[in-house]
Amino acid sequence: MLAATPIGSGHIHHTYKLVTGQGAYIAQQFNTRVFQHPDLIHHNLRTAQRLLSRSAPAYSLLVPLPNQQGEWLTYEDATQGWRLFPFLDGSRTIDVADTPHQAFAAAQAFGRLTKYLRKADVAHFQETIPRFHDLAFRYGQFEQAFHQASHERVAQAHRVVEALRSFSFLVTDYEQAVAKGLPLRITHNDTKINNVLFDESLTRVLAPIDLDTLMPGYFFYDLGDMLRTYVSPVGEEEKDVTLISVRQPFYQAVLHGYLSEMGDVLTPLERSLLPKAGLFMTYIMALRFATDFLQGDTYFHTHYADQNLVRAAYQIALLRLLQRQVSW
Ligand code: GN1
Ligand code: MG
Repeated sequence: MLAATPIGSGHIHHTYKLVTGQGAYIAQQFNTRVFQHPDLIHHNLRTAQRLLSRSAPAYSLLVPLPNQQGEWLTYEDATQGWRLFPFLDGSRTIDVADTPHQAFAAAQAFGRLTKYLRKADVAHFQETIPRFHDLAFRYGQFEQAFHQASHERVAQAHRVVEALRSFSFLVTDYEQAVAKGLPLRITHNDTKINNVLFDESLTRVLAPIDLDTLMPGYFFYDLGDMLRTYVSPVGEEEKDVTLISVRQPFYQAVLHGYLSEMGDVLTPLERSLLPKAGLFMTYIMALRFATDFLQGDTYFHTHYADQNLVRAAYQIALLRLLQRQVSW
């Protein structure tokens, strides 16, 4: 007897919970259009596992179960692949942080992962998606998409495009920070609250999941993505932007949770960028959603016509709120 139920709210892979006579698993239909070189993911995870076995022997990464050939991905045909993960008993995920404690615990878990990997030679890791969180690159993609988009999409996106251009000073800030010698670390790069497994009581983090983008990055890729996704009481699919707000206790909880692990690791330059972390990542997601809309919705899964534009508008509204806070 086998029961498969779709779970999760990912935009890239399709995820199911499988209940079999032998126990429960997570099965995932892998998106090879987005991750064109799955071997790089496996290389990074194995490299991380080797390092962790020395720096934190009790720590284990939640990697796929090997198939009969010992591989982590099983191809159905040239483009369709599946992988299987163990299902951790009693584990639960959430899409919105309900308490500052949850935000703290998740931020601590992601901070810990980077801390345990801080001795890594980042050159031993590969970028599984090139220039994934490079703000200058993403801004360039956005402008290019604008110039190549259909008249109809350009007209629809008019206000979002204007707003995005008005924040392009963040690209300069980003480039200046990088030029000053920001260290590359091993970052998770997708630190949304639904990418940690909580225990049944939703208070303790069991493990970070979704390790496809565990790769070299700047610290604010993780910290900023947490601020972006944990501070608002409504999730990133919300259409009514008036419901978005920056819950201060959650903002502080993310910061303190992350710094409880990374506080002694960050350099003075990194510390000086703490207030910018949320801005950079909220901006990059606004750019990415708008770019996908302009390109005809080919990257993020969508369920209705202008969903990527709605998503971009949400990020812009949040960006404005975060910006107001920084300039106080
Ligand atoms: C995508 O599939 P999911 O939801 O884990 C995206 C992230 C975005 C996120 C926005 C590989 O992640 O970068 O932050 O959507 N992943 C990829 O919700 O592009
Ligand atoms: Mg993901």
